[in-house]
Amino acid sequence: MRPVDEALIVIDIQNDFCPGGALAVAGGDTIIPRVNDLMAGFGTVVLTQDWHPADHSSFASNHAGKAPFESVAMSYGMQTLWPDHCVQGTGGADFHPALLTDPAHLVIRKGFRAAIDSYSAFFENDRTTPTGLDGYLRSRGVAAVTFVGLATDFCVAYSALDAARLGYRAKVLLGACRGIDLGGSMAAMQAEMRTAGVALED
Ligand code: VGL
Ligand code: ZN
Repeated sequence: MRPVDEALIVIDIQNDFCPGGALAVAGGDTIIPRVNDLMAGFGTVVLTQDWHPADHSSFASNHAGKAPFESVAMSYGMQTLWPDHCVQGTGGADFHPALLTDPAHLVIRKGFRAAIDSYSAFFENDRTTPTGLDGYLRSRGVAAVTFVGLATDFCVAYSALDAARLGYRAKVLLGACRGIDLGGSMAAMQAEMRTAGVALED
């Protein structure tokens, strides 16, 4: 019951990632009832919120001649370009109205620096600039983290891989996630998580 050393990390359940949103993930809203139910079973509940300025470098609209889902080389490696999404202060960046937010102990925003994207809840896409989540969890004695949310093959996977790398017991509940699946990314990221020791459950 509510083990204090176990955290539920709810990734990016925002309007833009749900049907009707700018970067809609198929069935993204269908996971919400289960996610809401899970919250009561964890001593620490964290929500993440993708939170981009309008001039964000991950938006195809900010790269002349580029279309969404193409890639560009950034200083930190290849970056997939997205439709404009989760722009700070817009309705698309709000949490989906069905998601419970009152039980959350922390809301962590990411991707707010124009020059760098941040898929992971722990580090920006250079894999070194921290969001502060690791310090928060460590100082609360959290040893195990369970991930749910959107999207399985991007923000959920990057977060779970970083958690394993940081030494947490990491688990992803795939049935409480939905993915984008760009060029086989669902299978690739699930294989990568399994190799890294992330527990994949339904
Ligand atoms: C995400 C692409 C761009 C995600 C966020 O939440 O998985 N994907 N920004
Ligand atoms: Zn984003």
